[in-house]
Amino acid sequence: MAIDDTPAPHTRPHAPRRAGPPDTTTQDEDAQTCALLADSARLSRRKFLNAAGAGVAAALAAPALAETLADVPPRVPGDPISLNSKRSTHVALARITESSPGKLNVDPVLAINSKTPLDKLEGTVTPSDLHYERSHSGSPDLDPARHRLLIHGMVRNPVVLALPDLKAMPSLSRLHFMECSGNGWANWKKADPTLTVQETHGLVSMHEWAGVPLSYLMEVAGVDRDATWMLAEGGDAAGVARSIPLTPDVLSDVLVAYAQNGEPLRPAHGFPMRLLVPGMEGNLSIKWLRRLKFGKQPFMTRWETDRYTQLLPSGKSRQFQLYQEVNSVITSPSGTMRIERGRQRITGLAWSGRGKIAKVEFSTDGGHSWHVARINPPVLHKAQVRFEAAWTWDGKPTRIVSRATDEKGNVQPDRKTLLATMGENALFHYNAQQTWAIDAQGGVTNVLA
Ligand SMILES: Nc1nc2c(c(=O)[nH]1)N[C@H]1C(S)=C(S)[C@@H](COP(=O)(O)O)O[C@H]1N2
Ligand SMILES: [Mo]
Repeated sequence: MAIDDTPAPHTRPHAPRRAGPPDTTTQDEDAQTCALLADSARLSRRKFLNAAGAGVAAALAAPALAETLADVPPRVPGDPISLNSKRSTHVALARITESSPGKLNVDPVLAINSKTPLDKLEGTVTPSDLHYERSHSGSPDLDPARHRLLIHGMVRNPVVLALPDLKAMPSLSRLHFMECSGNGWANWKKADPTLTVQETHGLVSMHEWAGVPLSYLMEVAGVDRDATWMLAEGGDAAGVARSIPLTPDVLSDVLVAYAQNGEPLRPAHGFPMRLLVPGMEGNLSIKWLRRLKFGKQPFMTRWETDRYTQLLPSGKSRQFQLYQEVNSVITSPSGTMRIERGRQRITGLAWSGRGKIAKVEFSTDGGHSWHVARINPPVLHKAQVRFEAAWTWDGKPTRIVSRATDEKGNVQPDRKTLLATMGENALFHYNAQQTWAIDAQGGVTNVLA
């Protein structure tokens, strides 16, 4: 019998030989090893079940463990080595287009954004090709040899920098989430029960960003100590331009990034350089960055006097609502999924533009009782965390919901609390707790709490 040298599931990589006198019989070596593997599988199963407790054991009894290699598929010959590895043909991952809040799956020509498939991802880092995209006038593919960044305004030494200039400077790499202030906007007024979590919450992603700290560039240009605001402008046709206050938070966290997840930025995400303003609305993270201008007051571009303002219940508009507040969402089970009675892994993502996540709670009875979910480390500044919890569904209709708290003590509001201050006419910064209803058939739908 041929035997693989890779450990079978539930076995230790190097199963120790059974104690006893040295084996002098003619027993077949392979058969003996198989027996040891099976033995160790049984052992680890028993150990696991003991540790897990009786409730979990009952739920786990169904899947049979492989007893011999005859129970697992044979080894398979491979394709040649490749220059770019592709996803498995068994895995389908794509963004979904949107043309206005909740109007999804539109012709890309009409789309204003495309959303990350949060329901199909694990861990916290978003693959670059699945990073949500929000571009106001298409995605130019700029020539890095010609691209320049101008730094001017209240500075002693105005400078024009090319990509190699940036790359010669000290760099930093950091994991941060990025979120469009429009994330969640489909749920301000009503909850479309057909939406998936990709469709309700897919305007947030997380990446490792690398580039030059803004504070270093400010030194190079000799920014005036009296400067309190910075204008950042993009090199796309829309020329998105935003004023950013030079708060301690901004001075310590902002990067001019040229890489994402280890590779140069992709064109859709600002190649060859973009601003990264961690924790604040995605709109400030100007792509295709061509200009930073320092001044004493906000520059009042149309992007902040008109587009990114919030209509309040009083009829007045709020400007410069910049932070992405504490938020979380259960990504599985989530909208349009179907669950079976029995053990479930509830999992999701939590993040806060104010700092680290301190706690994630979940409820499986529509918010009447709450339990603390386990957070997978590491827990980083202005970064998403993955949380999870075990839950046994008894087959009765119910509602599941999560609630995050950040290190500053900010608690993700329920919908009523959010609407009490913001009304229903706001468009941006919807961070209310997300409720998923589960019906008697196990169908999961987007609902308002
Ligand atoms: N120059 C420029 N920068 C831009 C935009 C744009 O259209 N042009 N879109 C902004 C918005 S609204 C968001 S949410 C983020 C999205 O970045 P991404 O497409 O890499 O996810 O970029 C911001 N920076
Ligand atoms: Mo955005």
